[in-house]
Amino acid sequence: MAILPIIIAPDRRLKVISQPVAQVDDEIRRLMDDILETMYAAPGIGLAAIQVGVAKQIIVIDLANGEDRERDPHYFVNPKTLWTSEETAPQREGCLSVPDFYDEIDRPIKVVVDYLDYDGTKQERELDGTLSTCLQHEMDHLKGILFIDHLSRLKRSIILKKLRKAQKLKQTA
Ligand code: GNR
Ligand code: NI
Repeated sequence: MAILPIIIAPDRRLKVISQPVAQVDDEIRRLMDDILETMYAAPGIGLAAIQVGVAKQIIVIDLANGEDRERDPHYFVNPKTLWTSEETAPQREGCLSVPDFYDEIDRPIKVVVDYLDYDGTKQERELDGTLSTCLQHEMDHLKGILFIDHLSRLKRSIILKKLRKAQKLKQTA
């Protein structure tokens, strides 16, 4: 297994639309293992393939990461939203591709999704709580959308300016 570099915004690669996976085979499972390992190391509770530069509809989530409990990985391949609750609620979000910034984002509380799991078996689930928030955040990545795209233009431009400055400082360090 390998830990892959995570792409930091602003970067055009994060805007690329991810394509469906044709078949969940061993190569895709190896990629999912690497994405999961990268997420654990970061550390984060979710990661989309596009954040490591692979434009495939693959998401891994483990809400137990950073908590003092056993690993509980979830894999979502080709996820589709079948239903969202009308009720929304603000939740504090962060993103490994937008380091050191956090803000409240309004999203539907519950979602029903279908997807393929690690074995390539079709699943359908209703999600709520942090898993719902996190999956919606990850499914945005598959469409080239970052959580800061849900903020005001002003907030977003301030964050992107700071990220550009941080990247410049890193280059000259
Ligand atoms: O690690 C992460 N934490 C998080 C917290 C609230 C809402 C979403 C997330 S996902 C984020 C990792 C990440 O960037 N996934 O794309
Ligand atoms: Ni993210």
